[in-house]
Amino acid sequence: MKIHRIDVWQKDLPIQGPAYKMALQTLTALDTTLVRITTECGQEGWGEVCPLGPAYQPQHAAGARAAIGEVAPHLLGENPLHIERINSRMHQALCGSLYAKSAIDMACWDLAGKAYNARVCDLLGGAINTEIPSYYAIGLSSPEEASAVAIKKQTEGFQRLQLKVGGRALEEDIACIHKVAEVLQSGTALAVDANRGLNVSDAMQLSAACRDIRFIFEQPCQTYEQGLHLRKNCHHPIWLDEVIEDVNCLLRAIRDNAADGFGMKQSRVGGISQMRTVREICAVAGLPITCDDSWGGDLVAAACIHLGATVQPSLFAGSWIAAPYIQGHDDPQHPIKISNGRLKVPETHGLGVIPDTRLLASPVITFTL
Ligand code: 0XW
Ligand code: MG
Repeated sequence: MKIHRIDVWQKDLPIQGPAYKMALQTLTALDTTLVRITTECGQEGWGEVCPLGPAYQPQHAAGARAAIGEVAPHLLGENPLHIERINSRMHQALCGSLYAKSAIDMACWDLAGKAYNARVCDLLGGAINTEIPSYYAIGLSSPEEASAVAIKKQTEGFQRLQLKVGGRALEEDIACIHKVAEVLQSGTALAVDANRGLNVSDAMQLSAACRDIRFIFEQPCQTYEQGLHLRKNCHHPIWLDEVIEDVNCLLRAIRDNAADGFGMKQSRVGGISQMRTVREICAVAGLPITCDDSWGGDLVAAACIHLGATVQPSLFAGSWIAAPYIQGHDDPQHPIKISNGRLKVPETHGLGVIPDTRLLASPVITFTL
């Protein structure tokens, strides 16, 4: 089997409803990239990468397409089932840009599943359950708005809520946490996510002011070192997210006892292959994770579900997906939807999602043998 063609699409993802507000970013639209690998026999694998805007992390949509354009010519003629070799070829051709490479990696896993008549989760060791928990992120808002959303989303079946803080007066963050805590049902977990928007002093004060409220404190500060300092002065478990930029960062954080869990975005570390390694390391270390991504449509959502389905439930905090903010589906026949706060593991081979190209514009670039 050989890669005969690689097509790359750009697609706008306007946010349905109010802007998505985090400590350091407010988003109204995203720019995603879909990739299709086609073999000489016509078998297809799909991948996607969607940075959370150009200022969130060292990633951006045009950069993803440029990086994919850099590596694609080196992959023509390669066997897409040899995923380790594909990744090796990508790293030989381009240093870094793991987020961009994740789309190619995803497409290879999708294609492998179809070639081996298996779902991606089956290739990763098998789904432990037929559905997994999702969670809902409550954007920066007033205490009243946040608690209203918390009530609504718990009614919809979510058993984990993530409350965004940071980038505003500390008093507002503290008031929001208290207000949301008042409406948390028994069994609903709370994550307070600052997306690096707090300095150490404010993070310490927030934790102290909310010491009687049970939550995990996700990525409070900008840097890894600030997190280490906070850790000595915090009343809450600390989970790291944005600073875990690759598997080496994860190993360092575990060695340093820097975190009690990790909010993971599969594209950031390089895709399904690398996220499988994250899963294994955290399982050995007994550290819980989420299996998320920055943003994206059905393909990214499916990848997060397939990964999450293979994480031991005791160490799995859920998969966030962007579907609630996106109008329509890439694959209307197999849409990825949250139901009762949970996500069904796709049942068909590969990712279980095949984008309808009639819903896409023309590819922005195509590489062929
Ligand atoms: C909630 N998420 C997984 C979605 C947005 O990309 C932000 C992210 C997070 O937890 O930081
Ligand atoms: Mg986070």
